[in-house]
Amino acid sequence: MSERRWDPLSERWVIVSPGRVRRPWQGDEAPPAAPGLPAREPDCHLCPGNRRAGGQRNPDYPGVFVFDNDFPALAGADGSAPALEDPAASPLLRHAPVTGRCRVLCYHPDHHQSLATLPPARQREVVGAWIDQQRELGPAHAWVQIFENRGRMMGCSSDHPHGQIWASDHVPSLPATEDAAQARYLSSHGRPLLLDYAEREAALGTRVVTANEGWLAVVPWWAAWPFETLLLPRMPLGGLEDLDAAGADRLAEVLGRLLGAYDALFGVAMPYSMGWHGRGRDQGRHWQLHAHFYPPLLRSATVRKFMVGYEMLAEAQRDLTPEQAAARLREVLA
Ligand code: H2U
Ligand code: ZN
Repeated sequence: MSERRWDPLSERWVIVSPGRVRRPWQGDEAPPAAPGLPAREPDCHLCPGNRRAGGQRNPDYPGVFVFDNDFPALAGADGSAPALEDPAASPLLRHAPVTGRCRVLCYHPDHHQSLATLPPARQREVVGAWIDQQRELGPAHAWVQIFENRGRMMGCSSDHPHGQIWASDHVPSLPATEDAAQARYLSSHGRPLLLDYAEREAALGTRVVTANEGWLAVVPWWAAWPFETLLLPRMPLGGLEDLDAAGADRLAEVLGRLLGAYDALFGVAMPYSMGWHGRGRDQGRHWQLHAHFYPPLLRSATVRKFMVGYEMLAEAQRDLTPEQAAARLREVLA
């Protein structure tokens, strides 16, 4: 039986049609990455000591390394921006100025590692860098978007382990919807939406992939992508900037297990887009920090879910149930 499930965070419906997956699962496995690859690739713009596309040379960095994006989508207000005037002022031809900063965060010097394959202490360093970046950029920007595109399937331009940070003077559209939804939930229920949700999922267990005392990774009730997950704190926590060292340790631990399960699922480096949604500078205590993971793979290393046709024109639809997806990820946990 098909049903529609409500996503209370993004305020949209998702169709779940489990009857469409009758065939048994036969996962094929891609070979693991060849061992003994050099740590540095001469052509990589992100490897230590190499020259970037913008001309600058990277330092010989030993751990995480952050630099300003050489091709930023958002740039500082330097007075050179043309004044926004509507020659024929019309509500149908709106625009708005936009300023911000874009940075690149290299996770590690070794070109052939990834956040998933790094040892726990190095994964913890990346969590620390996310916290530092949020603390540094948060006060001067309305929104800080920390994210990663992993793998060519997700349009990632470099195999070097890295993520990005875009800090803007506006709250972008998707977090703005989540902001309004969380604010409404707090005012009618007296508690943050995602804190209630984390408690409910922890009690039910069917959609939980992995958890510890501080964090919970679940395939959300309303997941649109086959193996989509939500990483949630189990206590009130607005943003990465509010994490103490122990909280960051616990986050790194759950993150490492989740990413390990993703890579084990199809025996390949799981492509995904992931990112943090933490309370924006001007937002209130209705916000709960969370990370979304959106991997596109459905059945194997090569068979992906396309969000096309009905999804582009009507609403999201999935065949595998979120409960089945969570069970599959639990099976391959280390
Ligand atoms: P992906 O995370 O989607 O691969 O994007 C990499 C970013 O790195 C991209 O925004 C930046 C690109 O502008 N970049 C540099 O700033 N300098 C370089 O030399 C290479 C890539
Ligand atoms: Zn590299």
